Amino acid sequence: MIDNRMADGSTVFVAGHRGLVGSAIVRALERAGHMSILTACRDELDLTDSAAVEAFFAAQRPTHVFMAAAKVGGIHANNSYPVDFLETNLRIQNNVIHSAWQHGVRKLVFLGSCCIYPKVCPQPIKEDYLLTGPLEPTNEWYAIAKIAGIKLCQAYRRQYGFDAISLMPTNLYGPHDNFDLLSSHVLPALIRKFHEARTAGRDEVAVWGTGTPRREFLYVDDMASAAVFLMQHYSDERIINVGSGRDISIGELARKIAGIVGFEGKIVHDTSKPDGTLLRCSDVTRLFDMGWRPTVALGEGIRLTYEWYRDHEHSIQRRGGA
Ligand code: GFB
Repeated sequence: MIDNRMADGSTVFVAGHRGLVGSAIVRALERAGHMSILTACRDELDLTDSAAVEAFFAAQRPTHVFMAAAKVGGIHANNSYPVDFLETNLRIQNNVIHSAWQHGVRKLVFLGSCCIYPKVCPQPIKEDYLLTGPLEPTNEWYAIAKIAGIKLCQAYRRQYGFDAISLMPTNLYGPHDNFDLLSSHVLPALIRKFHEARTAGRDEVAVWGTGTPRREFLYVDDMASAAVFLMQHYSDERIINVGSGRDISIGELARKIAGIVGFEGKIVHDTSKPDGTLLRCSDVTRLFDMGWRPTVALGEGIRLTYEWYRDHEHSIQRRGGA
């Protein structure tokens, strides 16, 4: 079998290096330290522009690609901007996957999402449940784009032998996350809400939905370590889940974050906001059987993320979004 692992002399392109996952992958690669890392900011390379992506790959000739660039967001953003979540993601991933293959990239890791699975699934969710039922309506646009990305990787693998693999991360969080209250995911949103309520002396914080949905969370540096591990050790058209294998209700999560932030007031539920999928915990047997394990427990990860938020609070507030 051909060895497509990263090694000395590899040039690794991290698409989306400013984002939550891309920035963590860059950190993980830097720690590994034996290859050159290629990144491009949005004003240097517009990934929705096929000619620009083509020219970038022709000039830079990366040997490996982590495809971590995507339009992402929480339940409200997914529900409100269907065109962005469907079309922008299709464009970006089509351009990057096609150009990577065309310019001889040896291996590509595509990042999907756990929302590709049906809205109602037996728990924990096995990889084989893909395309076995209707999607969760609040994020079907994003899910359809990600499913198309998975299928494109499988198609290039089958037709041209391109070593493209697809990982399905669970709900991720950590440094460099989006803390905008309307477009973010639940964990950064609640860190910010509890922190602002505590510092302003408010005694009530609203948590969206009923608090009963369950989610599985993974600290983003663990996600990055899994992505690097799988780049080195996984070569298969079957998708593979990346998660902690442990879930928690949103109500419990809110109490945990409130405790860490030091908010002692009341938590109320805004049921005008959607719950989304009720149960979502991935079956991580396939990954764990390969020997990989997460290292950052939820409480520790929330503490680290809160620390990062506090260090960047002023720049986050300047960007607005409260
Ligand atoms: O993280 P989140 O926005 O996205 O919401 P999903 C998770 C749960 O937390 C939902 C509740 O039940 C929300 O109603 N929640 C409570 C809140 N308070 C808040 C809050 O202040 N902000 C937010 N955002 N939620 C996303 C998908 O689904 O999961 C994406 O929309 C992606 O496509 C991602 O796949 C992994 O977990 O519901």
